[in-house]
Amino acid sequence: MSKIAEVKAKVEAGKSKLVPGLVQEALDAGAAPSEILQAMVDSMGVVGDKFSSGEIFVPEMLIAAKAMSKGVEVLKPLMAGDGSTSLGTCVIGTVAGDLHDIGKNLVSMMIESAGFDMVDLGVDVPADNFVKAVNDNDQVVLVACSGLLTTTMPALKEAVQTIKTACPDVKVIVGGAPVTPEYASEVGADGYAPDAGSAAVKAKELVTV
Ligand code: B1M
Repeated sequence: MSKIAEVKAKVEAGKSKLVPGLVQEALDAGAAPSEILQAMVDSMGVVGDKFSSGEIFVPEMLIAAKAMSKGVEVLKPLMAGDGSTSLGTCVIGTVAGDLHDIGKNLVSMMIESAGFDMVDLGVDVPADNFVKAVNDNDQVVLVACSGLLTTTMPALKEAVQTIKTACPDVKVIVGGAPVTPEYASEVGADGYAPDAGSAAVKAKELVTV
C-alpha cells in the first residue's frame, strides 16, 4: 500500500495518533501536500457515504474528522503563504447550527495563503457575531461563511443578509457542499466557491477588482 493510500485508510478508520506520522512519511516519500490533502478529503467522502448507508454512526464520523484535522496540522505550514503582503482581514466561520469545520478550516488556510489576515470565529456562529467581528477588527474587507447542512441554509442566508445590511462595503463569500452558485447569488453573497482552492482565488478577485 502506498503512503498516501495508508493515510486515506487511517483517516477513514479514525486513527488520530497514526495519521500525522503517516502524513509526514508520505511527504518524505515525495508526495505533494495537495495530493495528501485530496486523499484525506476523499476519505471524508467515503465516511459520509458510510454514514448515509447506516454502516457507521456520528461517533465514527467524529473520530474520522479528528484524524483528518491532525493530518491537516502537519500540512498547514507547507500550504500557508509567506505573510509578506496583506490584502486585508477576512473573518471566517461556519454558520449558526452547523458544527462542521474541516472544510471551513481548509478554506481559511487557503485564503490566508492568498494574502489575507484571518479571524476565525469557529463553528455555530450567529449572524450578529460576524458583524461584531467586522467592527472589532482592523481592515476587514471580506467575510467567508461556510455551511454544510441543508438544514442550516436559512442560517447562511440570514448571515449574508445581516452582514450586507450592517456592513455594505465588506464583501461576502459563501460555500459548502449544499451551496450552489444560484443560491449564493439569491441570498445576496458577492461570491461563491465550490472548494478551498477556488475560494482563495475568488477571495482575492473580490477585494482587488
Ligand atoms: Co456531518 N454531515 N453531520 N458530521 N458530516 C455531512 C455533511 C453529511 C453530508 C453526511 C451524510 O449524510 N452523508 C450530512 C449532511 C446532509 C445534508 O444536510 N445534506 C451530515 C449530517 C446529517 C450530520 C448530522 C445531522 C448527523 C446527526 O447528528 N444525525 C450532524 C449535524 C451536527 C451539526 O452540525 N449541528 C453531523 C455531525 C458531524 C460530526 C460532528 C460528527 C462531523 C464533523 C466534525 C467536524 O467538522 N469537526 C461530521 C462529518 C465529519 C461529516 C462528513 C462525513 C465529512 C465533512 C467533511 O469534513 N468533509 C460529511 C460527509 C461528506 O462531506 N461527504 C457530513 C471534508 C471537507 C474537506 O469537505 O466540508 O464539504 P467540506 O468542505 C469543502 C467544500 O464544501 C468547500 O471547500 C471545502 C474544501 O474543499 N467549502 C467551502 C466548505 N466551506 C466553504 C466555504 C467557502 C467556499 C467553499 O467560502 C466561504
